[in-house]
Amino acid sequence: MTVIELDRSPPGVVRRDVVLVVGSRLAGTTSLTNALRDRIREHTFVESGELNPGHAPTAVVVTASASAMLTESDCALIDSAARNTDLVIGVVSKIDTHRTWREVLTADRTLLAQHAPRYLRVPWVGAAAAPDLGEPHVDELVGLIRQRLSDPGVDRRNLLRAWESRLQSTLGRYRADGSDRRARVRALHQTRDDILDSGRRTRSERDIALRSQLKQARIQLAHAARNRATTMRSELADHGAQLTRREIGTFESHARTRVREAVDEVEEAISDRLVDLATGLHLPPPSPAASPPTPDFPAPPLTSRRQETQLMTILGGGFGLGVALVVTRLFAGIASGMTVAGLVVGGLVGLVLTVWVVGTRGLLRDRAVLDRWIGDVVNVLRSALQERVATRVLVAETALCSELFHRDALDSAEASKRVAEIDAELRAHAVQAARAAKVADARLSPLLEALEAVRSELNGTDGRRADELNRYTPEMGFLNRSCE
Ligand SMILES: Nc1nc2c(ncn2[C@@H]2O[C@H](COP(=O)(O)OP(=O)(O)OP(=O)(O)O)[C@@H](O)[C@H]2O)c(=O)[nH]1
Ligand SMILES: [Mg+2]
Repeated sequence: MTVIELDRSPPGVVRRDVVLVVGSRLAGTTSLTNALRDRIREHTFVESGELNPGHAPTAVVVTASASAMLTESDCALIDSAARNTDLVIGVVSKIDTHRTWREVLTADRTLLAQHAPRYLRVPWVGAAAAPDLGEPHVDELVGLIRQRLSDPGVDRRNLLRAWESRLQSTLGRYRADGSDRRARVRALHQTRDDILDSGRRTRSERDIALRSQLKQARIQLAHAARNRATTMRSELADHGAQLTRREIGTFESHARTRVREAVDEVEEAISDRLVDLATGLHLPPPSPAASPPTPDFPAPPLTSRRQETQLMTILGGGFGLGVALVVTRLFAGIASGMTVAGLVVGGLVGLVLTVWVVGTRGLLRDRAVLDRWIGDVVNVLRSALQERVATRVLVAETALCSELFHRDALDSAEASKRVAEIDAELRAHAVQAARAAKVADARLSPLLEALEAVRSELNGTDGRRADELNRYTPEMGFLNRSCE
């Protein structure tokens, strides 16, 4: 049941009685290993490639070239090599060629100690395992390694260091578990806010777009309707000004046909514009409207002119009589025998002129009546077209707004469904977090106590002896998993 057994290595850690020599590229690791193998035959020296990943050496010798200071990656390399080993010795190599090696050594010592407090007590020496000239200079290092390895407390400290690493990684795993959940909860809250925000934004954007498009359509169509009425006015007026007496009677039906055609043209323009508008907003086009009624207007008042005709006949007759008298006198003045002929010719001329004056005056009057009538017709047409535009746009607005409302309702339902799913997951996370906190309370506190005890003994401070850890017998099976 007890998993923290300090007389044994943590699960998965195999202690090897070897000294591991590590260093960054071209630091002189291989040369140093060879020199140490020559000088210290009672111990085995290996490089990292010669040691299985799960194996823990008795000591770690760190080779750092005197040409440059340690880097972060060098520190990470040392962490990995000394994960389960307390005894670490630092060596600044190639001191034969780099005069500033002492400064580099001091800097390396400081850098490593800043990287982790456990390296504060790492001893550092200079060495030249393969100098360009002369014999290897490794005496001080050899003496240091022998001295440290002969310390009877080395094994115990290595064991404690391995346990410290194991406890730290287990605690780290628990914290990572919690941070994963917190990150997930944060992401869920963010997604929830995004869904609600985007729903609101989309709804108001769609609403604004529809209203502004309808406004534009209303203005453009009303303008087109007014223009159509104006062109109709000039077309009919031109035609009416050139009417002959025979054409007067057919002009009304011609005008009614043209008005009907204008109404149909505007109706088609309205339908096309509304279809374009709906398609542009990805909405179904409004259903086709019933054919618009033909504007109603009375016939032109061409017949009620009895008194005027009578007056014109009298005036025309007077004018004709005057002309007849002048012609008769003219003939009488030319020759006395032509008085009778003068009477006949004067009478005929006066009659013809009377008929022409009366007829022409009637035609001009009819044209004037028609011109006024055209003005009335066009006014009626203009109001009918404007009313039609207003009605159709209003009907379309009602239909499109209702479709938009329907879509908004569907989108809101979909968003609510997603938000409900997220809320459910958030509730589940809250429950899990509470449960995990309980478990963590139960498991973390013995782990933290164990870690504290291990560190106290490693640091040589007063405190609970790590041996006492054997008293803790929680279900610490999870410690095994952290070694993977
Ligand atoms: N001057 C001098 N050169 C050295 C010393 N130690 C090693 N060198 C030179 O440094 C170079 C690298 O030496 P290695 O021992 O192979 O270094 P290493 O760290 O094992 O190199 P890699 O395994 O290739 O990363 C070689 O050219 C050595 O001759 C030393 O103490 N003094
Ligand atoms: Mg090498």
